[in-house]
Amino acid sequence: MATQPVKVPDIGDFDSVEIIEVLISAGDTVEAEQPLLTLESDKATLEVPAPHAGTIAEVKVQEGDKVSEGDVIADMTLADDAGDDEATADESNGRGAEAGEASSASSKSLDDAGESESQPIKVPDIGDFDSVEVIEVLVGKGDEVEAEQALITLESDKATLEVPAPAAGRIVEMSVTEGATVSEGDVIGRMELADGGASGPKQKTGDSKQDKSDQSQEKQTVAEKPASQNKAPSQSQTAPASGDSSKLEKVDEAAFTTAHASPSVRRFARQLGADLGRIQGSGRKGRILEEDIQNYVKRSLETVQGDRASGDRASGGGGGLPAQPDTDFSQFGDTETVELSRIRKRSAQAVHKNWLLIPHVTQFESADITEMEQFRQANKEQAKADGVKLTPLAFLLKASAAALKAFPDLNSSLTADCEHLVHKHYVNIAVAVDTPNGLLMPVIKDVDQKGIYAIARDLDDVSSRAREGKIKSDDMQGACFSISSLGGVGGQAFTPIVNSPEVGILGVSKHSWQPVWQGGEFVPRLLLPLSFSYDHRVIDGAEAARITNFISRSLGDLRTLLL
Ligand code: CAO
Repeated sequence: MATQPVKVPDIGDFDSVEIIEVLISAGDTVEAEQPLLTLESDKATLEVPAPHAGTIAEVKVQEGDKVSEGDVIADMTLADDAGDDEATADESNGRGAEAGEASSASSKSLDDAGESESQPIKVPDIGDFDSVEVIEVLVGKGDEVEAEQALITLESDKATLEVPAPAAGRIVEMSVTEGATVSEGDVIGRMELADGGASGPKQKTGDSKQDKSDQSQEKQTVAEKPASQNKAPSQSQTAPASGDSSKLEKVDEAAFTTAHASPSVRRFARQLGADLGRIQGSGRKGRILEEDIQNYVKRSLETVQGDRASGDRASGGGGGLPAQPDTDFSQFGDTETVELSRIRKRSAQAVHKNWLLIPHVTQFESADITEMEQFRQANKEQAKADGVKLTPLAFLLKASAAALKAFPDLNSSLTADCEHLVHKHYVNIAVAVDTPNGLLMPVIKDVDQKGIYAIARDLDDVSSRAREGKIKSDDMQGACFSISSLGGVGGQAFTPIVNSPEVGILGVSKHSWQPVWQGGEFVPRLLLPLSFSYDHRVIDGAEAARITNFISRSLGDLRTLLL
């Protein structure tokens, strides 16, 4: 049976896009629309689907190759019932070429317009996305930018995209802020082009939306899809940068897809065989940066070298943990699978990583808060009248701030090489807030400089906004320490997980009246259980006991907080 070439279809504004995964081999039988290749540009990850069902006769490309619309990527023999699709596929390739011409014509008209003093910067064709949130504005007024340099980062439910500079030049203004939503064609700022605009912007700004909808009825298109939908599990087995084949790291594609990283960072991770799902982001909102991948790979290398030195080639140091297998629970009864919210997915990844990376120890203590509670009750109504909700947590924040000042290592973070401590001279404390969508950790800033009322006000403000889904990324940044209070819910003690790069977290359980031996008799005292988890690489056990004693004493006698 005769073979037919499979060509790259219309891929919008993209040209010469790198193949990051070849998902088929000669002899494979494929379904129509099954992904054949994954392409990755600076802006997006795209999949090239099979134009019809059939058998792959020959694959003509390999990973790392660059392709454009119309390039032949494989030859395939059509399945018997796919003959009718043939004409459609060829037509679609033809129409795609026309679309390419329209695109360059559009670019030219903008090139001509490059004479003016400043140019609007518009959101280019971002595929099927509409009203996408701006999560980062990467440049500001006066910044000199290169062509293709990322200006803003957008994040939809499906992907993170960067909007690149259409040309080299200087930013005159950025008119969007984080949290805004934008669509194709929206103006995000203005820029002056370098060399008078000779290298004018190449983005389509005119009727691209219209062009696209005109062409979209029948043509074969590429879809922006999470890599998890790729049907080639063999591709996800990659070696760590060490090249040590005994340390093959199985990439968890689902976690890779949901990891918070830009396309270029994803590509970098693919190049190094790093599993994004295991890497903690140090960027805003936990976004994974290139340096996070470098640090991760460096640590993996050190683990491999350490294992070699100890002759222990079997232990993985975290990197070689087996993936949790999927179980078919329907064999035992009715089931329903629901997708986790984004917050839950993120916090699940974060706690898992922190649990694995940090050697945790939890120190338990109780604080006698009899007088503190008397003071709180005596002032609660007046506070309420002043618009302040006075709960024990405000006092705990104040006592923890004092501990962070008294014990500098508690207010520190390990450097990536684990050889230095960064001591912080500010005191920001995150508070775990239970919201309908999952756990959030808004941060109360400069707690050491605030009084109890101001802290209580801030706490009420951030926890209300967290529950209402109105918390901003800035409100979640820069914590030195965390408090997780389950006192309003119940329980006697628990072992909270440290939020890296912090080194400690204070868990608080429900207070209760207990008989305490004092002066030859038992007296009823109100005791508050404290569970302090810490990173044992930074804090020793004796220091941990001193820290919990300090917090307990501070709560037992609030006057010490004035010292
Ligand atoms: N013991 C007994 N009662 C306590 C208490 C304690 N340790 N801490 C708070 N309470 C009381 C409060 O005083 C309040 O009662 P009153 O109105 O009579 O004063 C009541 O419990 C409810 O308090 P609250 O929960 O509204 O306020 P809060 O300041 O204590 O806590 C917040 C705020 C945001 C931390 C809390 O609402 C919350 O979300 N907690 C859950 C945190 C969580 O999920 N942690 C686990 C994370 S790790 O998986």
